[in-house]
Amino acid sequence: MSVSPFRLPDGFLLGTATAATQVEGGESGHDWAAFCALVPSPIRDGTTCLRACDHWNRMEEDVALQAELGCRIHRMGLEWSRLEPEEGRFDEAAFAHYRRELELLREAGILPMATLFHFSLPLWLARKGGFESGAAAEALERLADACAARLGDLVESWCTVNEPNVYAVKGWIEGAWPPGRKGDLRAAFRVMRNASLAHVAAQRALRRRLGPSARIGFAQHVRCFDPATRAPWDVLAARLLDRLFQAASTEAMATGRLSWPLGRGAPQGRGDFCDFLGLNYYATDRVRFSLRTGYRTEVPDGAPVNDLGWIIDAEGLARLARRFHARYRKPVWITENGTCDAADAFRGEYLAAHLAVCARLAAEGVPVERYYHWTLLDNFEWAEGESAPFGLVATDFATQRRTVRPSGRLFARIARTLRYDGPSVL
Ligand code: IFM
Repeated sequence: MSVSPFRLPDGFLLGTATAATQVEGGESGHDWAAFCALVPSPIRDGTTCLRACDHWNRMEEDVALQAELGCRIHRMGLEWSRLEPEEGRFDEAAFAHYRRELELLREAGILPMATLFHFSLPLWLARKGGFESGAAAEALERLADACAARLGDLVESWCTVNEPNVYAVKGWIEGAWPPGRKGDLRAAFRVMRNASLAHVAAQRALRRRLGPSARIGFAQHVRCFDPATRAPWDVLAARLLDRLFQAASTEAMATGRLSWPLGRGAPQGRGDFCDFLGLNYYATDRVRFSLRTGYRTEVPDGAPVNDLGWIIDAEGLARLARRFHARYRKPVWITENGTCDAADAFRGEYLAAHLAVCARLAAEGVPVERYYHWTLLDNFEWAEGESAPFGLVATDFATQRRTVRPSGRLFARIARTLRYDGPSVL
């Protein structure tokens, strides 16, 4: 990867994205804390989200870091179990804490986006079946209303649901995340459907309180599924995966319309349910089908990969942004993009390559307006625990010392100047 100089359009906004469970630490009232406590540990390095980055107690320091990185925007999570520790009882002290964090961001000139659901369920809701049942959609609608009422003057934009597709695959097909179920395809699609419809319900609740000027959307994990060969079975498998993984749930969230495999009709009504298309983009998959093993994804010889083996392909972002914009005609916000790179050997180039794509798309007329880098700090990366660093800032989890990486300094230069002057500055 060698990235040529580029300039982002005036008004383009850069910042970082985080999720409450991955950074805050200290909260035991959700299903992820319970999952981390299982014996033997289901987390690769045996760590738990109870530690994470202690951001709950260090938000001043972390907002100062964001300012140092030149962030103009920041996407943060609101931990549902802190806000609603028991069904229907909201904790005003937790809201006050988030108000303080939002004020700090505003004082630093950073526009905050708040995410309502980013993979962690309060235990009371997990016990009721979470997104496997309709209970979660109703509960998310109530949470959205409570957050709009208490935080609506400080939050600049809203993300209702993060990656319903990854959530369903990890929790019900791979069994790597709570509730740890393997191979339960029916339940996985039910969860994807319910979480997508929960977005619609939460969007309506936010809109009711905040009016037409509120900017509300979802963050969807999108990938390019490319066939490994031109054989019709590989082509078909790639198309099928695309539909199962991302096309159907994106359609449900954007329009309320269900399609195979999520169901039929529009149980919440049809409409226009997003003000921006939130795309979380990381990687491309090469798909191969065989009668013996079914489909599998593979990495072609020599393809660049990150520390987790994900194929690095900035062009994939261009293809997906064009495609989803052509379908939904909404501004595109890159709600997550980043890479796992412990040595910080290629994160800078990865960042530059993906931002170069944003610049090119904008020049083509695809309205890519924002870029939220995943992520600010090395954090608790779900089943990978503390072993998968995605941060512009390195975290020493034992001491909670933060150190800005060279890629973080590059990010800051681009965020401030909206220019990239070439690899010599890496
Ligand atoms: O850490 C996750 C995040 O919670 C959701 N999107 C992908 C990131 C990297 O795996």
